[in-house]
Amino acid sequence: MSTPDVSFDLVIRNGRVVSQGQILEADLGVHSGVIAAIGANLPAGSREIDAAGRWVLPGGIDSHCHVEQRSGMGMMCADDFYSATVSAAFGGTTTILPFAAQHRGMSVPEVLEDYHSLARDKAIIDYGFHLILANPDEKTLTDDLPAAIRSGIRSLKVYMTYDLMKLDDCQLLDVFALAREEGALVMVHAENNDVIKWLSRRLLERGHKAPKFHGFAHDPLAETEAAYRAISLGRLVDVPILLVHVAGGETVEVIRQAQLLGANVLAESCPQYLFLTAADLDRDGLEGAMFCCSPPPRDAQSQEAIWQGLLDGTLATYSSDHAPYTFDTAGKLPKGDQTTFKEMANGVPGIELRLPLLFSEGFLKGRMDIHQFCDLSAGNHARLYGLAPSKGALIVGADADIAIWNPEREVDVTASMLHDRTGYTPYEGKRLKGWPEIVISRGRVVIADGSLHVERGSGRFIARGLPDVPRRETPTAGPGSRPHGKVLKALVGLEKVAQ
Ligand code: DUC
Ligand code: ZN
Ligand code: ZN
Repeated sequence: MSTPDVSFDLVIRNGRVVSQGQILEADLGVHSGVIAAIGANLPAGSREIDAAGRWVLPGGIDSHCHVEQRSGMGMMCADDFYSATVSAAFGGTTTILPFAAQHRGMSVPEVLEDYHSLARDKAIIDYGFHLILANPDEKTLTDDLPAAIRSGIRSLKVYMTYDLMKLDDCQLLDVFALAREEGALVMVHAENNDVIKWLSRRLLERGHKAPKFHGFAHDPLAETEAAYRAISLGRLVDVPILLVHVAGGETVEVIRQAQLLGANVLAESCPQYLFLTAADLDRDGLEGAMFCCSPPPRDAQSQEAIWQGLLDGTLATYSSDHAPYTFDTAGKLPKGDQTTFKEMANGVPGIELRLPLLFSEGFLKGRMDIHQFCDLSAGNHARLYGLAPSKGALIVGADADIAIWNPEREVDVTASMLHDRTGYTPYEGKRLKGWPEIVISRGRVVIADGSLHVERGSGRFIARGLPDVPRRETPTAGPGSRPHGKVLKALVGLEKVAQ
C-alpha cells in the first residue's frame, strides 16, 4: 500500500479493491484523473464514494467491437461512437478498441482520418483503433502501414473470409512480416472462405435458406482449418498473431497444441460462444437471425471448451465482438422476410452485457476467481494491445478507470434497459447477478445512479505502445522445432535476428 502525499479529487472508500493479484480492503484516492494512492484511511477527497460491500475493479477494456463501421457485406452498424461508448460504459467498460476499416480502394491515411473524425466528438470513454486491412498493396505496406503503426495503431485485423475482405496466404505473410518488423499485433479472422462458399451454394441449391443454415455453412472445420493455417503462417515468419472470436472446441484444442509446440499464438473468445448455441439460430421464422454471427455459436461441448480455454490461459482475452445491426431491412434482414442466411448481417450486440455476463456466470458462479475476471476483462487486453501500464489495472500512476460492482444486485436482462441501438439483445430474459453501478473514466464519474454524467466527446484517443506479448520459445529439437536455416531466415526477413 502506498502513502498519500497529494490531495484527492475523489476517494473511493471501504471497497474490496483488486490490485496486482491481491484483494485489499482499502480506500483508493484519485488525483488529476490518475490513481494516486491505495491504502487505509486516506484523507478526505473533494468527492467521496462509499463502496462498502462492493468490488472495486479495473474498468473493462473491450478490445474487439465494431462501431460506425460498414461490414464486409456492406451493412452499416447501428451504433455510432456516442451510443457504443455510452453502452460500453453502462456495462463497466472504460476503454474500447474498435476498428478503422479499410475497404478495397481506400488508402490507410484516409481511413484513419475518417475514423478519428467520427469518434472525436462523440466518444465518452477512451478509445484506440485497430486497422482492418483489406488492401495490403505496395504503398500500404511500404509507407502507410508503418506510419499508421507508429502513430499508435499497434494492431491490425485481417480476414481469411468474406469475398471483399479476405487476404490470400501471400498477402497474410506480407502483413505478418511487416507487423514483426514494425511491432504490431495481427488479429486474424480465421474461417476458410471456400469451404463456406461451397457449403452455402449447396445449401441454397437445395432450398435451405433459414438462419439455422448459417451454422451449417460455417462448419466448425472451416474455422479449425483456417486457424491452423494462420498459426502455421505466423510460425513461418516468427510473429505472434491473435485469433479473434474463437468459437469451436476443436479450434481451442488446435491452439492449445500449437502453444505447446512453441507457437506464439494468442486467442480471444466472446460471450456469444459461452452463452449461445446453434439452437438459437433455429428459433421460429427469421428470429434466428438475431443470433447470427461469424463464426456462429456452436454446441454445449464447444461452450465448455471455451470456458476451459479462458480458464487455463489458452484464450487470453474475452471481448464482445459487438457488431450491432437492427432487426429490419436497414440491418440484419436486407431483403425483409425473403432474406436468406447468406444475406443476413453477421454480428450480435454485446458491448454492454459482456462483463455482467462474465461476472455473474463466471465469477459469482465460481468458475473463475476475481483475478481471472480482471485479466480476462481488462488486464490481458491492456498488455497485449499496448495500453499498459496506464490502463487495465488498479495501480498507483495508472488512469483512474474503475468499475464499482454490486455483487448482490440481480438484473433481468431486457433490450429496453440497454443503451445500444440494435433494439434487441440475444440475452433477453436472462437473470444476472452483479452489476457495475458506478463507472469511472480517468477519474470522471461516467455512470452513477443509473445515469450518464459526462459529455459527448469527452473520451480520448489513445495512441498505443508496443504490444507486450509473452514469447514462447521454439524448441530446438523434436516436435515444434523449426529448421530456421540462414536462407529461410533471410527470405522471411529474420536475418536481423539471425546475426
Ligand atoms: N463477424 C465478423 O467477422 N465481424 C463482425 C461480426 C461477425 O459476426
Ligand atoms: Zn471477425
Ligand atoms: Zn468482429
